[in-house]
Parts: sequence; C-alpha cells; structure tokens
Amino acid sequence: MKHLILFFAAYSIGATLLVSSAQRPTNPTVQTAPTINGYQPTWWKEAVVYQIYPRSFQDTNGDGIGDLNGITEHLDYLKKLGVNVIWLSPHYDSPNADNGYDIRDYRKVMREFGTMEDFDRMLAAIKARKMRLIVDLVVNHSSDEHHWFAESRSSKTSPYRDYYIWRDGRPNPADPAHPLPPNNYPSYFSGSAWQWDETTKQFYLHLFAVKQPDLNWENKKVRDEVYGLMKFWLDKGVDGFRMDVIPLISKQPGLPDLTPEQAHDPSKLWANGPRRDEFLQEMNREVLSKYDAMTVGEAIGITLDEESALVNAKRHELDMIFNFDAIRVNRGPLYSEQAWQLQTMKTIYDNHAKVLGKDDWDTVFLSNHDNPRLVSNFGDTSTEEYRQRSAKLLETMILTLRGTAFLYQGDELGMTNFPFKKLSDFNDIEVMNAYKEWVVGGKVSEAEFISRCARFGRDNSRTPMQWSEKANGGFTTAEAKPWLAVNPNYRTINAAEEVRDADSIYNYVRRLIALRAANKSFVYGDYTDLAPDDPHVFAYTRRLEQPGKSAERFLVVLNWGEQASEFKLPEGVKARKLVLGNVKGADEAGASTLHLSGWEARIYSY
Ligand code: ISL
Ligand code: CA
Repeated sequence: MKHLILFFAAYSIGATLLVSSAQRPTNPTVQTAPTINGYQPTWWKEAVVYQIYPRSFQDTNGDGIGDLNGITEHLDYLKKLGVNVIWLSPHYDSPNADNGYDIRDYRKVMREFGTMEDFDRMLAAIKARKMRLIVDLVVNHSSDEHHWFAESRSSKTSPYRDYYIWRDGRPNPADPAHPLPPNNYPSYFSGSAWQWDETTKQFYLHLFAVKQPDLNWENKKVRDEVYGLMKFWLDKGVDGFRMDVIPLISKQPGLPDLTPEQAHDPSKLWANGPRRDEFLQEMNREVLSKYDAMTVGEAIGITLDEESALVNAKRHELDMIFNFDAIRVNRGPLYSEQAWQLQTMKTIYDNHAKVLGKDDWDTVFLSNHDNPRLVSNFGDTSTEEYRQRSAKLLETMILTLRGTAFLYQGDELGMTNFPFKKLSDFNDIEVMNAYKEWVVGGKVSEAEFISRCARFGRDNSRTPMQWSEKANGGFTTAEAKPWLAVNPNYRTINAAEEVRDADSIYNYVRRLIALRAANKSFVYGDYTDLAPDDPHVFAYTRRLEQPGKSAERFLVVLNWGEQASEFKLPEGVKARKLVLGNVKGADEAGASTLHLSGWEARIYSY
C-alpha cells in the first residue's frame, strides 16, 4: 500500500513537472476560450480542409507529374476559394508502388515532387496566406525499400528485425520447401497478407501491397522513430497530420486466423488491436500535446459507437476520424454498386449527431483519393445542367452538415469520373491486383470488372486537375505525357472557365465557404433533421443560440434527384430569407411549402 501511494505521489509530481516544463503547451487561447454551445472552439473545428493529391495537381517542369512548386503556384486559387487548411497526400521519398503511400524516407521529399527547399517555400507561402498545412502520416507500414526494412530482412539477428512483423510459415506437407503463410489474413490489395522472404526463410506481414510491409508497433523503437519524424515535420511548421489507416497499428495478439465471419470485413478485427488507444495516447503525450496540431485519423474498420474512444478530447488521442459510413453507402463487395436510399444517408448523419457528444468532433466528406469523383458517385452527370446542380447540392450538404468539412481537389469544379475502357487505362495497384484475383480467379467477367472499376476505381479521382482548356488541361505542357490521362472533358470543365463564370460550381462553393465562415452556427450549431422519412428531400436546420447574442438559424433544403419535389415546412420553421441556392430565380421566402426542381439546393435563414 505504502509503495502504491509513493508511486502515485511520484507519478503526479512527474506529471506536473512534465506539464509545467513543456515549452509549447497546446494552444493556450483554446484552453481558456469560453465554450460555444458546449463545444470548446478550435481552429480545426472551424476549418474547411482541401485535399491535394500532389501527383495530379500541377506539373511545373514538364515531366507529366504534379509537384510542390505546382501547389505553390495555385495557392491564390485556393485562398480565393476560401479553404483554410490544406491536406497534402504523401509527399515523401517513395518508389510509388502505391503512389507515395509506401514511404522510403520519411524525412525526404519525393524526387518527382521537388526538393526540401520547394517544400519550405510552399509552406511559407501557405502561412503567408494565413492558411495551414497538414501532411499525411503513413506509419502502419513503410516501403520495402526503406532502409529499416532492407536491414530487417537481411538477417534474423539484425537490430531492425523487430521493426517489422516476421513469422515462420506453417508446414506444407505437399511441398515442404515452401511453407504456407502463418495465418489466413488477406491483403487489402488481394492475395495473402504474408510474403515469403527467401533470405531468412520467414514471412513478413503486409496488410496492403507486398511492397508495404507493416511496421511492428509493439517495438518501442519503432514508435520512437515515428514520434521523431512527426516532430521533424511539426518543427518545420506543419499544422498536423492525416493519419493513414491508423487503427491498424495495433494487431491482434498471436495473430490468430480470421473466422469465416471476420473474413467478410477483416479490418474490423485488425482495427481493434488491444494496444491501439495506448499507442495513440503515448503519441499524444510524447508529441502532439506539445504542439497546436490537428489530427484526423483514417479510421478504417471503426464503427460510430467506437468513435468516441478515439476522438473524445478527454482521452487525448486524435481530434477527428474519417468514418466511412456515408461514403460507402452505395458500395457492395468487389466494387459492385449497392442500391441505397436517401433515408439511409440521413440516418447516418442523424446518428452521428446523436452519438458524438460535446467533447467529440466529426468530419464530413464524400470523396477523397480512394473514391470516385463526388458528382459521379452521388450526383447526376446525365446532363450538363444536372452535373452543375447536383455538384452544388453535394457541396452544400458537405459544407453545412455537422463537422469539419473535407473537400477533394477538383470537386469544386465538378470534375467527373474518367471514361475508362480497358485495363491498361488504369494505374492503381488495387485495380491491377484485383484483376488477377477477381477476373483471372473467375469471380467476375473482364467486361464486368472494367465497368465496376470505371464506376468505383480510385483512379477516377486521381486524374489530373483540369486548369484550363489548353492541351492536357493545363496540368502539364502540351508535349508532356501526364502520368495518368487527363479527362477529355477538360475543354468544358476547367478552373479558368469556372473562375470566370459567376454561376460556376467553383464560385458557388466559394460563396458557401464564405457563408460558413461568417456564421458559426454551421460549425457549432445544433443539427435537426426535419424530415427523416422523406425519400427525396433532405431538409435540416443548424441553429446556434448564445447568451447575449441574437440566434443564428439556417434551414438547408436539398432535393436529391431529377424529380421535382414539394416540401412542407414543419410548424415553427418559416423560410425567412434565401441566402444561397443553386437554381436561378427560385426563392419562395415566406412560403410554407417549397417547390423544388431537380437537384435543387437552398439555404434560408429562418
Ligand atoms: O480504397 C480502398 C478501397 O477502395 C481502401 O481499401 C483503402 O485502401 C483504405 O481505405 C486505406 O487507404 C489508405 O491506405 C492505403 C492507401 O492505398 C490509400 O490510398 C490510403 O488512403 C495504404 O496506405
Ligand atoms: Ca513535375
């Protein structure tokens, strides 16, 4: 008992010392600021984040690959749009088996993207415009070309051996020289998650590509390496991290076989390793708590009920996660399309509002570099009119729902999926590997495979930005061959045109972001779904009532689909004044029933 008391006394003194000696406590203004509607206000809650996939943003040296100087060149475009945080997909040295999500050197800039000087110049230019930068932290795995792995695979006694996850194979009676994988884990990118390595005659684990060996987070040295590289970028001035597949860092003890039920969605099991929270709390204690940084975890395999464990402010883990419930609402197995209803989508957002409390925070996104183009996925590209309207409707929703908004490059222009016709049109390793397993393996026909990948493939969002009507959409020079073909519709869908056109999607999004920036109700306000059962109209309010201030109330009405809809406002909700809409001339302020045309979106004050 005495020992215990002594231990606790020493611990709390240690903790006090730690706090008081920290030179850079977490944003002191934030800690003392009064709450808004019960929420602690922070810059990242108020942020509109814009994701840049650097490979496809802007090429400045004619090699057909986007680069950091290309980002610097377009910062005024982003500033004008109004976004205030940029999330940069991996910019590190990489052999590009998975376009940079396989990192060879965490402290070096990818040669194709430029130099560290280019990075520093870009960061300074971002800061000069009062914007912030978060970078991608990909530390569930590294590249097999990282020097840690080169050492690790060289011998069983290498000091780096335990940086990765090595296991003996299981005996193979049919062929004793070639043991079977240690367990039945499949890789996300098809095939087994285990790769045989001839040098030391063991298997290593790779939940993604063979060239992406999983790091062993059980090893404190690995964690220290990660904390060190995080500090390296934070000390340079980056404002936080998007953390790739972060719940996967803690594995199941003993790595048992997946049961048949688990095999349906193995990420559920992988994501819930018993040390996940311990690792994240340690990372927070040792690194994040010392900076005013924002974190958003890609939380593959996490359900809404489990979310608070990761994002609750009192737990000191992450600030936010990406939950994939909404974005995957139309997705069946093997890239197939699943029928869905608007009510399902509403239920997802409603549940989020109910389950996440005042110490939690949410994200809103419906696209990224792993998903199809926003307007092709959830909107309507059947006519030019509907493409524009539905893109505006989707952006209206993303920017007025509850949570930090994440936009993906090109969606502000209503860029669409690419007309993929054949396997060689694709670049993505996920597609190439799936072809072997699904087509060669007889699960789907070749034609069906191409059509599914054209619908859901990740390359859809990775085609180059369409800047102008010039050759190659102005992404690169006319002579260059872009690393992935530019969508041929660049002649009509491009930034130059949209910046000019006051009614464009770009200018609509710009007005939306400005509206959100001017009205905190879109950030901290309450959310109420007015008609959860309506199959066509998504209508909700955002409301903020603060003592001593006049109430801020907004009504958002979204008519999903080509059909015209009527929406009868419930008692007590009067559409006072139209503040933004995507159909010219439509207003109906003061009406008790709204008449909406196809894909119409309106925001009223009420
Ligand atoms: O995109 C997917 C399915 O189409 C997902 O399985 C995706 O691989 C998963 O969400 C994890 O994504 C992240 O880690 C991967 C990388 O390929 C993705 O680009 C990244 O966002 C491995 O680092
Ligand atoms: Ca380039």
